[in-house]
Amino acid sequence: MKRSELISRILIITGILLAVGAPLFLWARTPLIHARMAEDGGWNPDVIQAEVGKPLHLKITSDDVVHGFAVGQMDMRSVDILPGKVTEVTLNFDKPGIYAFFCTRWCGLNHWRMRGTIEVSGASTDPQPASVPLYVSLNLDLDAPHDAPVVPTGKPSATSGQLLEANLPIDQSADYYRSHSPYEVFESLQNTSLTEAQRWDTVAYFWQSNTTPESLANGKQLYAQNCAACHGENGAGDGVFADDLAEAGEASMQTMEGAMNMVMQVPVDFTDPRRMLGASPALLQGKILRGGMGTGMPMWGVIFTEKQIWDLIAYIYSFQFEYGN
Ligand code: HEC
Ligand SMILES: [Cu+2]
Repeated sequence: MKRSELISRILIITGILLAVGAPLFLWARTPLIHARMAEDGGWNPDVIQAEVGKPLHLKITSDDVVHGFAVGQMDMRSVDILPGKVTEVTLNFDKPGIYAFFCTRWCGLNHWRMRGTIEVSGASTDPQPASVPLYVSLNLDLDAPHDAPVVPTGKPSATSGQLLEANLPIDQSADYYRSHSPYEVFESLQNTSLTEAQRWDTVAYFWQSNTTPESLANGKQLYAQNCAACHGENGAGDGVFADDLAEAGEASMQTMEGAMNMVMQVPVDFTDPRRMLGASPALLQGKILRGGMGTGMPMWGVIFTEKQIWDLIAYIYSFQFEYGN
């Protein structure tokens, strides 16, 4: 065998070894992730490193009940994590940053505390810059009371409002809608010939015309999955977990960081007109993105995309208004 031939053989064999070995090496580097109910420790590990442009392979198992796995702000289908079984997930990131991964199954009272982070380093390959949330650019105080001083006697009807709306002085831009509460729009109609009930109907129509059936349907689904357990299927603040929230605060969360400083509150009743008609979409956006500071309201900013949050907000208002078809 000639020397050059020998070298090329060695190169080929090395190539094969690398081709087989590299994935094995990557595989071995990813530890098995264990999922447990939040009070028993949640995800372990709960911080994972990744790089832009390099697929991240994860292997996940559950040590107790069925959990789910999804990563926030990503278009991915959640996967179930079954006890004693290993589920494999491959993720790709196009932007550096801190991503949240979370449980998608209502595994227990503190289900929504089952969160971890993926720290992604590298340069962005996504051309879209991150946008500033509206509540920040409007400089809203999320903790200021926002009750509407006047509320309608019944549920305002968008269908009736549509008939009145034709020549009314309402700014039709999405920004106007997002930065004003239903009450403020009601107030702005003060100098028209409309009765109070008609003004509220007009507001209902204005709210409906700022959403779409698709957005409402999407919001409804997200709500059922993520919010109903506390805020109630019909928005009345009476979800199955609502009663247990206070108890959970005392009993099961004591082992968790910061739990001692928590003041648990009752979930907000989205059917209460005083509260909801006094809140602008931007204000609700802020509350949802940020979560209640030290209360039972989780922080959703790391989970949902901007569009998903507007869909949720559109759906939350639908508890206040009678929408037509
Ligand atoms: C674990 C229980 C729980 C879950 C789950 C939950 N919330 Fe809440 N939420 C609360 C509590 C408690 C409050 C009231 C305390 C506060 O504002 O911090 C609240 C307050 C709010 C408010 C503030 C309303 C206002 O006028 O001040 C909004 C908006 C809201 N939740 C939306 C949502 C949405 C949307 C989801 C689902 C994506 C959700 N919540 C899931 C418990 C929960
Ligand atoms: Cu879980």
